[in-house]
Amino acid sequence: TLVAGLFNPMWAGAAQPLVMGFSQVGAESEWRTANTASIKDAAKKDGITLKFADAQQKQENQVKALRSFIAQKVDVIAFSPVVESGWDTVLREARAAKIPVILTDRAVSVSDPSLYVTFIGSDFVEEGRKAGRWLLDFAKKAPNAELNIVELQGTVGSAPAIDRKKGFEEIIASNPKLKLSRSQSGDFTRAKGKEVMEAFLKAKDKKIDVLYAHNDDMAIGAIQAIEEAGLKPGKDIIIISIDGVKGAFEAMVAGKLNVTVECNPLLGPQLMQLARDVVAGKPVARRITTTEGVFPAEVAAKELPNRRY
Ligand code: GZL
Repeated sequence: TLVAGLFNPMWAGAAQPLVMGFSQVGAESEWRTANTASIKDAAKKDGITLKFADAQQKQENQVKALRSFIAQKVDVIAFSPVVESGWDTVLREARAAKIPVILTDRAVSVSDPSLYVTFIGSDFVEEGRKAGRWLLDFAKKAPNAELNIVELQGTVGSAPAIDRKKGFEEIIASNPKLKLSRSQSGDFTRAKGKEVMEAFLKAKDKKIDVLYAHNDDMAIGAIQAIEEAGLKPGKDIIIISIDGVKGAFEAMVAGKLNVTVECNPLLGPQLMQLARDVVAGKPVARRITTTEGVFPAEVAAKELPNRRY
């Protein structure tokens, strides 16, 4: 055993691969699929052992996953919290186990911000503002028209749903002709987005001029509902959405979507580097935001070949 021990890689100075526990929201949208692929690819390329858990958009599954990572004594925990609240207890357990936690994609609201080391993800309020600014410009072309807006919100209680609503309303408040008449959650999925849009259309109280969807998947579901109602998406009803997934570019090329605000899911490489720095005890920024653009239909055909997700 002594001889064998001498050849233990630990002794030979070979570092054990870093072990990351990652709890993912689910597989609800094209965005999420691209985000998962980026994380798995980056871990493989970086030689990081990834323990990956899909929570099917249920918080209790994420809490279970985090507890399992703690029990397995992983080196670092990273997760995308499905909703903002309800994380204090399990994050305290991670701290007690001296396992650093990195937030990716979505934020949490906790009593003690030191419960996580850093948060890498988009600025969702700014994404909502960008959607609002596009609509302000659009409304300038039809100055006198009052525009009746309906909104498909993301998952109730999630950071993107709360913040995208906040940013959009902050901007459109400057034009009293823009009226948000109905708003309901489509849970970021195509199926639910279609179902809620059908309900909006059936309400028949006021003609719908604009749909603001918190992600492309719900917008794509709504497009189906609009067509089934005999209306032209992108023309009879102007559609603004967020993510910038391939499906959105294809809908814009087909003239069925008017603009998508980019939300970059390709966080994998940055996350792996962050994890190494955190485990090595290096100082890291508390907040890392991703740079993102706005893609109106006019540029969709040119941009589509360049899209990486
Ligand atoms: C945003 C991310 C959201 C996407 C949706 O960073 O949390 O969740 O906008 C996804 O497509 O479901």
